[in-house]
Amino acid sequence: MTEYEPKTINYLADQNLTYMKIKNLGLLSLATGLSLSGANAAAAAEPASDAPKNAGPKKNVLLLIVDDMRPELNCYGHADMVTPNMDALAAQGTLFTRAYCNIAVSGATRASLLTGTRPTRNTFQSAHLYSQEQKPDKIGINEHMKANGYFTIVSNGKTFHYQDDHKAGWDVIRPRNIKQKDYHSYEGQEEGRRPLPYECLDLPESDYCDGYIAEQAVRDLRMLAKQDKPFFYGLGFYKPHLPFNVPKKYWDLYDRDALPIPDNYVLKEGNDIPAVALPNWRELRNYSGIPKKGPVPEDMARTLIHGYHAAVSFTDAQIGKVIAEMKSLGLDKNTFVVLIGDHGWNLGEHGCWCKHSILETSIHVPFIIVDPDAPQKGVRCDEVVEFLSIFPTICDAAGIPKPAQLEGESILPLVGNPKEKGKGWAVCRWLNGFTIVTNDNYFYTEWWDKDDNVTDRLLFDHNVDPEENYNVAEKPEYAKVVKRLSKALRKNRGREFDKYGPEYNIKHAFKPKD
Ligand SMILES: [Ca+2]
Repeated sequence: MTEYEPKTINYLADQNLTYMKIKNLGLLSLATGLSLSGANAAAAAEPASDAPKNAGPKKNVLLLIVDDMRPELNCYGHADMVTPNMDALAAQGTLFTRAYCNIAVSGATRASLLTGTRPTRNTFQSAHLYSQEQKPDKIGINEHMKANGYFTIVSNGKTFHYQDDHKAGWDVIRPRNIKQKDYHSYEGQEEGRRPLPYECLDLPESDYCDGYIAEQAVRDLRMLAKQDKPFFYGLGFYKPHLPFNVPKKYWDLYDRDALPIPDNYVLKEGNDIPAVALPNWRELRNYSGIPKKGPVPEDMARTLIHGYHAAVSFTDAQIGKVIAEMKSLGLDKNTFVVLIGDHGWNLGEHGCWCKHSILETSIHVPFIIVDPDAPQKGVRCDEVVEFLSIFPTICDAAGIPKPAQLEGESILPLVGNPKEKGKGWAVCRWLNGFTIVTNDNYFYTEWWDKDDNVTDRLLFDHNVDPEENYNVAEKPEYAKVVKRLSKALRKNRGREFDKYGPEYNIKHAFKPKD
C-alpha cells in the first residue's frame, strides 16, 4: 500500500485532508492505484439494484469545473491564448461573455452553485467548508440528479471542495491519485515556505494530477457509455490554480517577454478605490520567491503571467482528451456540457494576485454551455448571468423538476438563442462587500457592518472604465445610479440572507458518521 507523502502535498493541506477523510470513510482503497479496480469498479459496473432505471431520452450532463480559471481564453477574445479545445466547445455551443460567480473562493462558489443557493450573511464564504454542514436543509445537485434517475459520478478532481460533501449523491467517487505529485523539483524552495509558485520541467502530462484526471475521465466515459441510465458527471481540474506546475511544452507555447503586464499594475492617481476592495493575495505570498510585503517585482510578475497562461493551455489539453473521447463514444450527441472556471483570478491588475475580492478580475468567469439540441451553435450571449443559474438550467435540460430551494433561474432559453434576454444582473460578494453587476455596465459594491450600515461604497462605470481604475460612487453625476443600484443590491441579496446564524459557519467540522 502506498502511504501518502507529506512533502508532495504540504502546500495543499486541504486536498490532503479530503483524501484522508475519504480514506477513513472506507469508500476508497489506496491500493487501487491507477486502475478502476476494487470497490470503485464494482460500484461503477453494478449500480445499486434498487436505483431507478431510466434509459429514456434524458440527456447526460457533464459539469466541467476548472479551478481558478478566468475568462482569459482565445474564444473570449484573447488572441494570444492557446485554448483550441475550449474554443471548439464554444463553437459548438453558447459562450456567455458576461458570466459572474457569486463569490470568488473555491469552497463557497462551489457550495453555492451546486446547491443553487446564495452565500448568506454567515454561510458559504470561505474555501474550506462543507456545504451540507453550513446549509443542512439543502441538497446538492448530485443528490437531485441521482433522485431523478441519473447515475452520478464525481471525478478524482474537485467539484464540491471536499469530495465527500453531499456524498450520498455520488454513486462513485474517484480518489485523488497521490502518485501525481504537483512538484517534481524543489529547486529554489526557501526554508519554512512553500516551493516556488511554478514548475517548468519536460515531463509527461500524466505525471501531473490533471493529466491523470483526464486519463481517469476517459475510462469513466467508457464505463458511463455502457450504463443503462443517463449520467451526471462532475469533473474538476485543479489547474490553473497555483502552483503553475505544468509540462514545459505548455510554457513553450508563449513568448514570455511578449506577455503584457497590466496597464494598472500600479494604481492610477486619483483612483479613490477603498483599500477593502483590493485582495491581499496572502495565498501567493506563502510561496518561495514572492516578497512577504510589497509588490511582486516585474520579472517575477511576468513569470507568473507566463505560468498562468501555460497552466490554462495544459488544462485545455486535458479537456480536449475528455471531449474527444465523448465524441468517439457518440456521447456528444446526447450530453449537455457546462464548462466553467469556479471564479476569476487577478493577474497583476490593481497590483493584485489571486482571487478573494469583488473586482471584475475576481468575479468574471468563463461559462460555456453546449446543448446538442440548441437551435443555433457558436452563439455569444452578452447578457449578465450568474452561477446560480447552473442548477436550474441543468434541471431544464435534463427534463426534471427544479427543487424549491433554487434561488436562480434557468438560462436554457438563452442557449442557442442570441436574441433572448435574461434578467440582466448578478449579485456577488466577498466578506462584507456586496456587488451588483448590471447589463448596463455598472459594477456597484457596498460594504455593510453587522447592522447593514454602509461603511464603504464603490462604483465602476464599465462604459468608460472597463479596467476599473476609478471609483465614481461619490461623483454627483452618478448619484441616481448609486441610489438605484443600492436598492437593487439589497433586494436581490438572497431571500435567506439571515436564515443561517453564525453557528452554521463551520470550518472543517464535518465528521463522517459512517
Ligand atoms: Ca478556485
